[in-house]
Amino acid sequence: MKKTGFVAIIGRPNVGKSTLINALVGEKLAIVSRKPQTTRNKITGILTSGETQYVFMDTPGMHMPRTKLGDRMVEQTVSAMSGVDAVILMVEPIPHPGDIELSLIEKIKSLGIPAILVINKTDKSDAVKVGDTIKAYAPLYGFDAVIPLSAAKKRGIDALLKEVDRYMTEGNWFFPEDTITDQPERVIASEMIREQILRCCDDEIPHGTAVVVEEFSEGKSIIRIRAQIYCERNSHKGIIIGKNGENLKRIGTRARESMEKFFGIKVFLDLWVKVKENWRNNEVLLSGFGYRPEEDN
Ligand SMILES: Nc1nc2c(ncn2[C@@H]2O[C@H](COP(=O)(O)OP(=O)(O)OP(=O)(O)O)[C@@H](O)[C@H]2O)c(=O)[nH]1
Ligand SMILES: [Mg+2]
Repeated sequence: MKKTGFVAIIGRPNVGKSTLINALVGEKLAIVSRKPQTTRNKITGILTSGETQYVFMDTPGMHMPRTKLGDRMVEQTVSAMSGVDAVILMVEPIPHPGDIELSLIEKIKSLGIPAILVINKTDKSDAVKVGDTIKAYAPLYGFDAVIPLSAAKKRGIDALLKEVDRYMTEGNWFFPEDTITDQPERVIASEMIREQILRCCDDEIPHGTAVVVEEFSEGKSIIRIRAQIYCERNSHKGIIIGKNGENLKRIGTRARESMEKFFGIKVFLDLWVKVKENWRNNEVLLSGFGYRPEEDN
């Protein structure tokens, strides 16, 4: 008997949602960085195990948006919550629920969806803090389960899967058995470039950066990818490129290595940098860069 179900992972920026979806699916399909607001779109991660197909959704971290890009990110999270069988609310081992957590819990209540509370990053915490966090959250909602885990160390993942199992119901799978994500290859490639920009550039630069893959041509033994990096200022362009082009070279080399690992084939990567002032508040550019308004998706 085939079973399936949809589960969204929600929480504030930087709690480890993308790290968790990667651990659940067993493949790196969502980019991860130390900087908040790394994820900008909903990302589906699919785990098919035995008769069950679990469909997880990684979401942008919930925050108070200050740009139209931020508005679209938050829309993605809210819409993910409306279409699923259950949510995983992820928090850090901090025994004081913040405004973001409280508003997410309000949303969960208004939708009336079942929820599991996941307390992540237990590897850098202790039992007392984790216990206090559980005590602080337990009265706020009737969570079906509370699971402390470490997404980065892949500890507690099986316990979470066991709990998620209860939301899987009889029905045909939505994806072929070997599918792990709904992201097109071009998007995966552009995200891998953005991941390296997040790692190789500081301050506001990564937040003001978008990547568009303009050419993705698959040959017998190599994929040729040409991508455009858009940033907001000339000075940012200079920093992304770096002295003698060294930073851009580093970004390109590391992104190419990730792509070769993921696609299992050699990659030729050609990167260009362009300035588009204030693109984060320009509806047309946002859509062109892959951040479409929710009603179009
Ligand atoms: N110590 C520790 N760090 C973790 C753990 N899980 C994730 N991290 C780190 O936390 C940071 C943020 O992780 P992400 O997975 O990108 O977080 P996110 O919730 O997807 O963030 P946004 O996409 O910005 O909303 C990264 O530096 C991760 O390596 C964990 O279990 N333990
Ligand atoms: Mg993320």
